[in-house]
Amino acid sequence: MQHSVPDPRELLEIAVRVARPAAQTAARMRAEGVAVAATKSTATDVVTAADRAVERQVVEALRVLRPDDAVLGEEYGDGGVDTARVRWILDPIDGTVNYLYGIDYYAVSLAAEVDGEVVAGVVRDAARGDEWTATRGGGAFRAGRRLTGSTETDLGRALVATGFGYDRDRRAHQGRVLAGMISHVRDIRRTGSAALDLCRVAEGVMDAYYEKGLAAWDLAAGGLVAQEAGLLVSGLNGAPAGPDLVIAAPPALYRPLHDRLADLDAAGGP
Ligand code: LIP
Repeated sequence: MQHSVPDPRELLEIAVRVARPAAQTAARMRAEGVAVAATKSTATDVVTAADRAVERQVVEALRVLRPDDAVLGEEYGDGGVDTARVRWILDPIDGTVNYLYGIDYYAVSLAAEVDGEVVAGVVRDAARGDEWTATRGGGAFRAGRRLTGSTETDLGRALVATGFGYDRDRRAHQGRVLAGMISHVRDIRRTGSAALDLCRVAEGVMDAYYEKGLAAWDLAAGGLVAQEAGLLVSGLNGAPAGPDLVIAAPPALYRPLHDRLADLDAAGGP
């Protein structure tokens, strides 16, 4: 059992050091050509050889740098029960369908959790090299600029990002929620990467975000970036952000967005 744990800033430095070459691998393999290696929950929930290669690269790098830590990755899981105080949470390529189709909007998302709380995270846009970082209590940054989210106060003028799952019954429910939301906001954006959506909302490039069905690896790093940018990140009715629903919004938009999502049963359905 690990006893002392490093400062979040040290964990962030390791996360950045590991994520950057991993993002380069993803971009290189994309340029070489990408094909479906397997499917997971449904026929459209795909994994590529690059997803697997990038995750192996990150896991091997962390094993050298932090041999006593645990790692939870989207493709290979967490390797069983562990007692480590530090756990790394990895989405090797968030935006896999974009990646498969050659749409240059995908990211490596890597967060460090200490005793169950995410304390450091990096999201790296593997196509453009943009990078968002955050430490718990230390703020969120992109290119040295502190992020503070959107100043929009009217939901009717808000540009809201969301996404949809891979299961057709869930997508049908999410479509009904979308139909009830779209007339209450400026517009909707569906980019295909939750991690990048959360970072863009932290940056104020979009005003708010919601999505049902995120896994820990979709949410961990980008959720910390959004929180450290001053956004409220949660589920519905006091629940934490998680698979049932993630809402990320500046304080002025949070309540009207939350209440509209509650009215639409956005956390419900399959
Ligand atoms: C994706 C998320 C996205 C969601 C997609 C998918 P993946 O993660 O980032 O927000 O709408 O359905 O879950 O599968 O590319 O790692």
